[in-house]
Amino acid sequence: MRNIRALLFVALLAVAVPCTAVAADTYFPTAGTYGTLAYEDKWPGKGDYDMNDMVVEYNIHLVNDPVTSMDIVTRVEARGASYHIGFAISLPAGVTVGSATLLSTSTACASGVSISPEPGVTPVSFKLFDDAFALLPSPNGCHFVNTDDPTSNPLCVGTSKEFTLHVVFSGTLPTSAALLSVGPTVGINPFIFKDVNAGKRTEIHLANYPPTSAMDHSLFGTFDDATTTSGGVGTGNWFKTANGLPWALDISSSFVWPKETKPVNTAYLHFVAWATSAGTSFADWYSNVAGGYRDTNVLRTTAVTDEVCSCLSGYALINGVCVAAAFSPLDLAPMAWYDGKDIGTIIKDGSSYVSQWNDKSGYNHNLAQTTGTYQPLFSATDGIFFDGTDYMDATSTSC
Ligand SMILES: [Ca+2]
Ligand SMILES: [Ca+2]
Repeated sequence: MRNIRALLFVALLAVAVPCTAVAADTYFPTAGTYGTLAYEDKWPGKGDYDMNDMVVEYNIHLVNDPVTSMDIVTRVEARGASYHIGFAISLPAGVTVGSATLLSTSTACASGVSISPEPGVTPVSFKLFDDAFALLPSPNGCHFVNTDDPTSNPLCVGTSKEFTLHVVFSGTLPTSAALLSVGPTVGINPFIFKDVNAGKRTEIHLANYPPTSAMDHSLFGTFDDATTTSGGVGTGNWFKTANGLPWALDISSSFVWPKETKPVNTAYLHFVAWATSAGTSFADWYSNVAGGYRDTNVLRTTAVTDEVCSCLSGYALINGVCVAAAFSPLDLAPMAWYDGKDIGTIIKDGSSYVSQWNDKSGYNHNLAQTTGTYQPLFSATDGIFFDGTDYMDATSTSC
């Protein structure tokens, strides 16, 4: 009964004394929702500028802050390209990777495969796949997948393909703010690439996002590209036309992309005003909040059927990732958690009398007893044993 009293005391104390909150996980856009990346593959020319040559939905889950690990779930929704395009994600300079796993619908999700950063590429970069053409092959002789509306072109549809990049960080951990930064030093940097030749390739990034060291720089400043590479990472005017139009979009919600060959600026009537104002005008250009925002005649308005990872027995799908389905008390977000079998949380003397029992919730509601006659006894088989007189409280060491 005494130990129960101690637990109640802790709960009351937690209300009366503000504690430093445990670093929460961060999701982008939010837990369970997806943003959208859309690319035009004709860089350095604008091509047809239909911005559907690859469309990828994504959700980012950053664990703890500083971040100990992350999961980036990506769904390749559409391939409106005849190029054989790959997709990769680079991380900010200075981030150290301990290990990484790639889970996908084609590799049994739950088991995943170990993945290494691209050799010799800086900053750290992970290639999720080489060829969208092989990933979303042409159905029924179609050139493209999921770019025209299925009502008008019912044969050229397919389910999306899902990949999850799981990265465990080591060394000095990155902050969530650094990983999600959009500038001037950018965080997570997703890009497509093509024309791989002798270790170099053409990368196409979001506007103002720098390429990796594998980028072939020879095409910068040609055709419609007005990239200025002087000034280094964070200061370059990367992957934009002279008036600020990008070759890639990052939208923090779902996105209705243009039909095949239909320029994004004819589908979204405020797109040019948004892009040429560096995002200050019509920040909601992709929405449908009012008349005059979009021309639905040139938009693919039907949602794609998503192919999601199905987990093997013994695994559970949590935030898009198949993980071993072991229960942890932390799943319940407790205010306190005392584990009588975790010797790492128990301070005892040479006779196994316990002077301190630490809280594993992260709130540091640690219990203590300095008076020897009231100290409970630890044993490896019973955990912590209270004899009816013993008790612990939180007066000395709680937060
Ligand atoms: Ca195109
Ligand atoms: Ca296209």
